[in-house]
Amino acid sequence: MPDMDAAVLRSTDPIAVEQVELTDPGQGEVLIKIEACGVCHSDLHWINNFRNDTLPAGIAKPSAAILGHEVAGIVEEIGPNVSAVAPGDHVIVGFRPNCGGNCHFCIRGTPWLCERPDNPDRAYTGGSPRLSQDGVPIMQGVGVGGFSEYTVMPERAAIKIRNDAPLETVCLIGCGVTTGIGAAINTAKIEAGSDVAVIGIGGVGLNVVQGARLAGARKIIAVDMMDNKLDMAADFGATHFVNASEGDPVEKVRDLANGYLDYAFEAIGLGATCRQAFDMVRDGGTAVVVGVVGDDITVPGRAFLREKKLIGSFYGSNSLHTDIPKLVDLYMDGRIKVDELISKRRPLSEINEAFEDMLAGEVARSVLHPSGL
Ligand code: CXF
Ligand code: ZN
Repeated sequence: MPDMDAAVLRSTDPIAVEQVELTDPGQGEVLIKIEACGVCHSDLHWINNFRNDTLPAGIAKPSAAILGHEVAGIVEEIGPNVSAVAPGDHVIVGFRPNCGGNCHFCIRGTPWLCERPDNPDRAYTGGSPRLSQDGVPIMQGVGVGGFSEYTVMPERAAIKIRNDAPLETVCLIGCGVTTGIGAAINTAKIEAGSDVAVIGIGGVGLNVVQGARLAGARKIIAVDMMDNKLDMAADFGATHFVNASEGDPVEKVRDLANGYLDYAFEAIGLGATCRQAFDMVRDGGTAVVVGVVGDDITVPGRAFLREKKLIGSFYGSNSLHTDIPKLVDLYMDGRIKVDELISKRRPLSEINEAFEDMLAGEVARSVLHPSGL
C-alpha cells in the first residue's frame, strides 16, 4: 500500500494533512477507499481527551492519531480468507465490529455489546499497528481512522450496501443515523402513540426525532438552546419545541405532555441533561442516555419505586449487517432524511474549519471528502 494523505492530530498543532503509511489488509481484513467521512461529536470528544491527556486509564498516549469513523467507501482489496465482500463492493463501515457469534452477547442476539470485536485494538481507545509515519505508530481513533484516503478494517466491519446509494451521503449511516434512529426503535422500542422528548438536536438528536416519527410517536418534543436547531427538528418530524435557554425545560416538557411523557432521550452527553431527561418522564417512563456521558449522572432513587427507568443506548442497539442496509433502503425510498443532515461538504484539508463549525453549533453534520470534492 503506497503512502496516503490523512488528517493527523497531534497534541498542540492544528490537525494537518500529512503522508502516512497504511499496512496492506491482513487475514480477514479489507482495504477500503474512503469516499466520504462525516464529522461526529465523538471525534471532538476524542480530540479533547487526547489533547488534555484524559484518555482512559491504561491507554498509552501515542504521538499522533487519525480520527473519523462515519465512513462510506469502496472495497479496493481484500486480504486472505475474506468472503463477505469483494473488490468494487460499496460499503459502510461499522466502527464497532462484532465477532458474529463467538461471545455471550453475539450468541444472545445483542451484537452491539460484543465482547470480542474482531480486533480489540480497534475499540474506542485502542492503538493500531496499521498506521504509521516513518516507523512511528499512529493511533486509529474510534477504531477507523476515517479522515484519510483509505482504511484497513476487519471484513465484519465492512457492511455491503446497494451500489446505487450515494456514498457521499449514506456515510452518515455509519454512526449518527444508526445511533439516533436505533435508540428510538431498537433500544427504547417506542410504541405508536407515545409522547417523546429529545434533548440535544445535533446529528444524533435529529435522528432520534425521525426514529420517533417512524415508530409512530404522537408528540415529539424537541429541546435545544438554539432556535436554528429547533427549526431543523421540525423538518425531521418534531411536533413541539422547547428552547432550554428560556426557562426550565423539565417543566415545559411535562406541561406539553400533560404530565405523562413516555420517553425522554438525552443526546448531548451531560450529567445535567440526563437528570432532566429522567425528571421529565412519567412514572413507569423511560429516560434513554444516547450521548457519550461521564460518571456524573445523579437521579433521585425514590423514583425507582414508581418504576421510572434510566437506560443506556450504544450504537443504536443495532445489528450492523441487517440494520445498516435497512436504513439505506429507507433513505433510498425517501422515508428517512439524510441529505438534510449535511450542512457542509469540505475537502480533508478543511478539517479544522469543520470542527470550528461544530463548536459554533452552525452545522448538523459536516462531511469530509478525502479524495477531493
Ligand atoms: C461513540 C460512542 C462512544 C465510543 C465511540 C463512538 N458513538 C458515536 O459517535
Ligand atoms: Zn459518531
